[in-house]
Amino acid sequence: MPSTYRALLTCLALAATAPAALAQETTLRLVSAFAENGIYVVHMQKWINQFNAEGKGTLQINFIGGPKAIPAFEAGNAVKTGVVDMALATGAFYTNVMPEADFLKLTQIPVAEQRRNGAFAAINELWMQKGHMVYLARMVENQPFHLYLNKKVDKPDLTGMKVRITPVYRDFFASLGANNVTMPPGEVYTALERNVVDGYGWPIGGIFDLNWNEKTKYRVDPGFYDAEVSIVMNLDSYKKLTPKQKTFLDKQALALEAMNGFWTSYAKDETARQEKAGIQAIKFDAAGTRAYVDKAYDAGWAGAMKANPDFAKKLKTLTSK
Ligand code: 173
Repeated sequence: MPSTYRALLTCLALAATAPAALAQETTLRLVSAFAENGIYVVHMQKWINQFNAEGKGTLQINFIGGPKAIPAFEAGNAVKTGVVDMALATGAFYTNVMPEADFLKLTQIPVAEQRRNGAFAAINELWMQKGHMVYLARMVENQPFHLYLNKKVDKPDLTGMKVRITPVYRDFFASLGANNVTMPPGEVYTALERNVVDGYGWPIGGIFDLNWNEKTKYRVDPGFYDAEVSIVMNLDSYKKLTPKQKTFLDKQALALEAMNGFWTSYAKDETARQEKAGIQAIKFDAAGTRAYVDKAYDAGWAGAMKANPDFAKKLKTLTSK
């Protein structure tokens, strides 16, 4: 038998008996709960480009789009049910899947440390059980939330004010006397324009992405909590991967978190940009500042303890400073 012919037969035999062992490329469909032109998607795109370059023949990500494809508050459910394989989302947007998702804003230690001390594993255990999803990587760190206002205050009292919220801010702003109005980011500009709300919660970075700077007069300092924006993945989609694909994905998840240093400088840049845009910082005295932040955490943890005391206690112990 000519050797080339024999080689071809061997090849065919291999292909018939062990198709999974041959080069297998899977494409994962990903949606974002945040706008496509915003910083989170811009940052994630850098990662996806790298992912797809290194993952040729193994694993690819197909970015489907932002909240126009799947509404912000539906992204978590889409991952849970397998409508998409992955999402870039924040826990506050999928409390309809599991209320614990919003607890992650309260963590005070880096995600790298959460991976070392068991917090990350505890999160994954619960996310798999209740959300049918894998918590793959925390993409944003060091982005405290702030209260932005169009009415001046000299103390932390929001009585009589309507404030746009998501679950992130609900308990805290309610404790300050606000009338909370829940809405996804995509509706905030119009709400500000029409004076439907007197202010809103958002992290230190990103208000220029949706032009909210045009409708914002004040930012209350200091910030509180830490914005949690992460990649989550449908559990079945994860289980279907080959060992090689899983190894690649896990490596890429760590590579994404290794890019998180970006957020510290971004927070500084955005603070300066707000000042230049004429947004005034409202600051309290030292005691007022401490009381404000303490109240934020007290209200946040109280809400968490009500929703799931066991997980809240565990998370608080493992991730508080
Ligand atoms: O929409 C929000 O204000 C919100 O909950 C959030 C969470 C994480 C990052 C940015 C915004």
